[in-house]
Amino acid sequence: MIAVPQQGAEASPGTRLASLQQWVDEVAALTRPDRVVWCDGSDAEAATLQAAMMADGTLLPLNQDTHPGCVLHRSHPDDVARVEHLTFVCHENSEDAGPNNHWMAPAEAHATIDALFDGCMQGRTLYVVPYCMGPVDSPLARCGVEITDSPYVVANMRLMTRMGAAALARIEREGAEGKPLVRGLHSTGELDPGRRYIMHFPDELVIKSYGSGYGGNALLGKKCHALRIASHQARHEGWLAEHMLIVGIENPQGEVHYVAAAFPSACGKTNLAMLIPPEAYREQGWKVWTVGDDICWMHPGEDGRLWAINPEAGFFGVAPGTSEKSNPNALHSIERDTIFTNVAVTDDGQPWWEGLDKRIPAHDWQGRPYDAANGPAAHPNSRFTVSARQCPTWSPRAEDPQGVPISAIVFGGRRSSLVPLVFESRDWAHGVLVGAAMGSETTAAATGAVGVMRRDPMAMKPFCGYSFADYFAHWLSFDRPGARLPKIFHVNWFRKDADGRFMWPGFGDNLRVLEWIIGRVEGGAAAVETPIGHLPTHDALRRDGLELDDAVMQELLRVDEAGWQAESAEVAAYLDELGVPADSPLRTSLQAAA
Ligand code: GTP
Ligand code: SPV
Ligand code: MN
Repeated sequence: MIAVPQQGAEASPGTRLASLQQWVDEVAALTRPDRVVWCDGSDAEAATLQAAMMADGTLLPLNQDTHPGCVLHRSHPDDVARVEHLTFVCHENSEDAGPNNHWMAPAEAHATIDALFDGCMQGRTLYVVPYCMGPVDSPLARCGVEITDSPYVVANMRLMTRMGAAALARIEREGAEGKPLVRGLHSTGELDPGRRYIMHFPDELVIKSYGSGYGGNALLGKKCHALRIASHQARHEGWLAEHMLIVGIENPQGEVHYVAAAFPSACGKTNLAMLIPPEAYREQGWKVWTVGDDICWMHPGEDGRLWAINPEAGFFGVAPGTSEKSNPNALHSIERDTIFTNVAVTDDGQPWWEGLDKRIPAHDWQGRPYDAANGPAAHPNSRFTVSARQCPTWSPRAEDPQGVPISAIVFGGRRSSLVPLVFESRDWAHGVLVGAAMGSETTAAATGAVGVMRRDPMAMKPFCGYSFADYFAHWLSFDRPGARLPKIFHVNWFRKDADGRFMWPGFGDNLRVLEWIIGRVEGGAAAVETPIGHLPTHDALRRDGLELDDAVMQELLRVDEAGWQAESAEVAAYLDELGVPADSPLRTSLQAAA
């Protein structure tokens, strides 16, 4: 850690890249911190930061016998999730942001948020956090620098990205070649929801975030850079930046197929990425390899296939519902060296959340003595931050600079009715339509009502850095001569019966569906053609070791034609709303389905 005094000409520069140094100096002049610290990502630096955060109460200790190296952070109760209504994408023209984004003219947006930054770091330390999204030696990786006044953000960025000296070295090398850098400025401000903005300037590769210290609002490498800014870069450079997990499925012959899946926030990406095969599958030698749990960057390779990297280096996972039964790999990953945010604690200082086990916690996420009358003990969007290297199923290919080839793309959401367990699209354009038409019931990952069905194309509604109409056109453009594109599927783990219970067991048993998907990719898995695409025949999904009535299976694979006609009409209206042109192949695909 190199602390640079603000005053005095003898201050040693933090970087030899003049443009970066100049930006840091300008930000320091605006925000007026007491100190500027360039982060090197070392263990010593992390230990120093952690000690300071323990001393001032930003971090609280957890039981070091059961959870060595683990700490707890309690965020401000008004700062617990992404704030979509305060998130802006500031292109020069509002049409480029599209009806899917909140828009402000760049000049007005800069003026608005810079007024908040003015002097906001007085009495605080300004941290300069150089990071690389993706393996540092990967041509598919991209770099950024986040300036923040939150040591908690620094600690999270260290786990979530390749942060520090190696990233800065690449930034300096690329800077000398004139390659662009994503610059993010963040301050927790006063944590006043009335003075909070998350602003993106895609044409400048700039992010400015003020007034929140939580998750995607503050860890700017994640949603702000790797999705909103990167999707804009990807459009112009011919690749895709997506809200997808990447998982490798190894069959008993030792062949691995990589699957990328887009589910909206808190709809099962982390769980699918780490799934444990059902016993019958394990005995036969099936294995699952985790490459990524939230974000996927896919580039067309010379062989025509899509090659994917996970730009992240850690998991910022949903705690509630994580258990030995649902996701043992996640649970084992977070036994040590993990930051827990807004979980409850037991009387002996262990982290706790709903769904973990039957214990009664001592204190809730706000530190109050636990009282069921106050609602859930852990905040529904409470999270763990952990290095991906701690995941027992972490794929050796996750560090491959070339990425992994994608065999299948899967879309899915929380749909308590109508949408079957799985179906396959007819071709690429129909697959893009299936992604564009995705709907899901909202979750606690963003502020606002929970359980309300909304359209969330490709799980990118909150994350696409430009207009959805242009985004769909970009997706469609990948279907060109020489391309060997993945097949596209749709899944729904969340169908409910008349009593409101999930009909499909989910979690590890989702491998049964993935096996069928891979079978379709290889050829051989049985399917029936329906108006919405191909569905498994009644016994195409393996059910050994699974207690599931025939009638339930039948219902999970039923295509309710009247229901789908109504759905199609809604989708057509939604495409109108987004400004999708009348001659788009999406329209043709929709008509073919209806
Ligand atoms: P983000 O990190 O917000 O992007 O979420 P995510 O998509 O990674 O979701 P995650 O895997 O953390 O799951 C969110 C919630 O859904 C948890 O409470 C899980 O227990 C639950 N869940 C995940 N998979 C399944 C499933 O197959 N069936 C059911 N019923 N619930 C699931
Ligand atoms: C999501 O909401 O999709 C997340 C959590 O992965 S956050 O990083 O807060 O965006
Ligand atoms: Mn996510």
